[in-house]
Amino acid sequence: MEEKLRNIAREAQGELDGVDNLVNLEALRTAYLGRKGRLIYLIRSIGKLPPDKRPRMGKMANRLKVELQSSFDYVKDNLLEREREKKIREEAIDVTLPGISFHRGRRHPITATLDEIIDIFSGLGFKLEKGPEIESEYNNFDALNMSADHPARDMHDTLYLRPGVLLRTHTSPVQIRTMKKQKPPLRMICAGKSFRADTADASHSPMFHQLEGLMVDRNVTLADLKGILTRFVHQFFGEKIKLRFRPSFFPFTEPSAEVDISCVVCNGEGCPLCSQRGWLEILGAGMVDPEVFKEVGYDAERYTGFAFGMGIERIAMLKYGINDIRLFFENDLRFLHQF
Ligand code: 2NM
Repeated sequence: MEEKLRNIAREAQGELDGVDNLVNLEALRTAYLGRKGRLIYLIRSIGKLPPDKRPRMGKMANRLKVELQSSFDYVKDNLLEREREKKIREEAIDVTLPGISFHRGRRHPITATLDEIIDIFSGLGFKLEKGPEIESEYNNFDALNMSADHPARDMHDTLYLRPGVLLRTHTSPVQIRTMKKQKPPLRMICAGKSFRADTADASHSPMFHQLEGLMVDRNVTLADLKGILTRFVHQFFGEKIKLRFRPSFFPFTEPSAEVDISCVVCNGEGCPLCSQRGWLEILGAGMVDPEVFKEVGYDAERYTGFAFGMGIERIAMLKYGINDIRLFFENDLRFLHQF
C-alpha cells in the first residue's frame, strides 16, 4: 500500500511536469484526484486494512492528497500566467506608432476667392445670377455692342463650337439674359468660367473665372460705381488700400475705366510685383452704354447703370501672393493644401 502511494506520487509528479495546457491539466486532476481517481480509489481501500495500519496509511494518503492538490494548483497558476502573458503579447498596441494620416479636402483657392467676393457684394444688395458657359454669339458679342466687325472682338480669341455658338469669352452674357427677363431696378452679380483661345503662360489660361456686376436704376451715376467698388476693395484687400480710376474703353460701357489699387506688397512705394509703378490693375468698369440698354429693351432715357468685371485668378494671385496662374489648374496637392 505504501509502495502504491509512492508510485502514485512519483507518476503524478512526472505527468504534471509534462502538462502544457489547462485542458490536459484538468484531465490529469480527474485521473488522480477525481471521484474515480487513482488516489481516491486507494484512500477508499484503506478501510480494508487491519485497524492498526489504518491511521498511518490514512495520514500518508491525506498528506499526499494535500501535496498533489497544491502541486496541481501551482501548475495551474503557472499555466494561467503564461496564457495571460501570451494574450498581452499578441494583443499589444504600440501607442507610439504614428497614426494613419489622411488629408482633408478643402475649397479650391479660386472657389474661396469667389465665395468671399460674392459675400461682399451680397452684403451690398447684389443678387447672384447664373448663366450657361455655352452661349450664342448674339448674347456674348452682338447684344453687348460688339458687332461682327468690332475690333474688340479680335481681342477675345473666341472658341467657337459651331457657327453662332461659342464658349462665352466673359460672363457679360449673363447680364444680357438677366436684363432681358427682369425690369429695372436691378442689382446683380454673376460669377463663373470664361474661355479664350489663349496659350497658357504665367498670366494666361484658356479657362479662367470672372465676376461681373451690374446695377441699373434711375439716377445711377459714376459716383455710385466708385462708392461700391471702393467698399469692395476696402473689404477684400483692407481699408488702407487706395483706388485709382483710369479712363479706358469697352464697347459695352461709356465712359469706361480701369481700376487700379495701391500695391498690396509695397503700399505704393514701387516693387517687383507692381513693376515699380506702385499700382496694380484689378478690374474694368463703366456706365452701361445706351446701345446695350436698347438691345435688352430698357429705356435708356429713364435708366442709367454701371457695370464692372474682374478676373478672379488675378485677384486670388494678388491676395495669396501667387505668381503663376497655371498653379490653379495643375491640381498639385502640395499647392492646394496651402489654402
Ligand atoms: C467689364 C468692364 C466693364 C460689363 C458690362 C456689362 C453689361 F452687360 F451690363 F453691359 N456687363 N459687364 C463690363 C463693363 C465688364 O469687365 C472687365
